[in-house]
Amino acid sequence: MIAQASTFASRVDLLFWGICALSLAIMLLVGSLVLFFAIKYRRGTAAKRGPVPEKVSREVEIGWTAATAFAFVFLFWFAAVVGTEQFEVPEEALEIHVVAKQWMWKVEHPNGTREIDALHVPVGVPVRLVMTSQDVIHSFYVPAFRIKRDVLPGRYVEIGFTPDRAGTYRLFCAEYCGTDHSRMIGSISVMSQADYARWSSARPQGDSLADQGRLLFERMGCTGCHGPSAQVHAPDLAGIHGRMQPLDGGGFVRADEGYLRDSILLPRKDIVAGYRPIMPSYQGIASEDDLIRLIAYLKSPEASNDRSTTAP
Ligand code: HEC
Ligand SMILES: [Cu+2]
Repeated sequence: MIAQASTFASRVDLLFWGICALSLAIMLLVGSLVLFFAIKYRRGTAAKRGPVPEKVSREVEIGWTAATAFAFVFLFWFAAVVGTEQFEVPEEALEIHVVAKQWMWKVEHPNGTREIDALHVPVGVPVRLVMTSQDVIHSFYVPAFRIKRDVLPGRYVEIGFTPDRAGTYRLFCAEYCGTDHSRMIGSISVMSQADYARWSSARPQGDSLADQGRLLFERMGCTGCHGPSAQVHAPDLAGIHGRMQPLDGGGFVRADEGYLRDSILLPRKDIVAGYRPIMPSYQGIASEDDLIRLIAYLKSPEASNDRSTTAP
């Protein structure tokens, strides 16, 4: 048995064994009926071979059709509930970034702590992983949490879980990704809250992702257009995360992480209403690590403060 270490692991297992049990029950029922009738109606027996009365046969037909339909609709519903749970992550969850590449997992915590092929999380706290790949498709798979999600290049995918048992668990790449795919493994440490706090403070304290993002924002020239003293007509990015942005040509889009990412890499994709498409693309200039930092900065309250205090 694989350890159950997340809040929905037991439900996934219930679903799995439920499907097994139901399939087994139906197999036994059908199998034994086949056997029973094969013996009863074998050649030479005196069993009654006339037509079944219509009323009886109709009731039997309706009965078994309804019962199996109900059983499978119920299974479908239950599977849908369990299956979508890992994509419904509470807003206040601990957000951790994962960048996959051939053949390792790079992990970045909001406070700037980095790990490779390892992830430390506190027990009982909802975690949201925002993941992307630097090269090919990988898949983040932690059997003990019963979570698996393909990690695609060029976009962010999310997955959530709440670990509920301390311990060390295995992380696998579950999408064949080249020569060392089988070695693209890592360890997930679920720690008590106290141990986690100790672990966290024992790490060398660098700048937070948002602070590093602010430096990049200046160094990459974003301030030249988006800064308070810019001469260019460019949108104010303060508090942009989560806002509904009006687009050129009508319609709105929610400024989530994926939108911010595309705004930086593919600025022509969505043009903000009232602006001209003059923003250069940072494709090939901003690395995945840079993007994580820039977006962390745009999401931080600090980004809004910079603006409100120095606005012209
Ligand atoms: C040459 C000026 C210029 C530079 C440099 C520039 N931008 Fe922009 N940016 C714009 C303009 C103009 C728009 C609005 C038109 C559009 O959507 O492309 C924009 C739009 C955006 C948006 C979407 C804003 C919204 O309201 O939805 C984001 C996010 C953004 N830029 C981030 C950045 C980041 C991060 C950098 C630096 C890596 C940067 N920009 C560099 C001019 C610039
Ligand atoms: Cu891989």
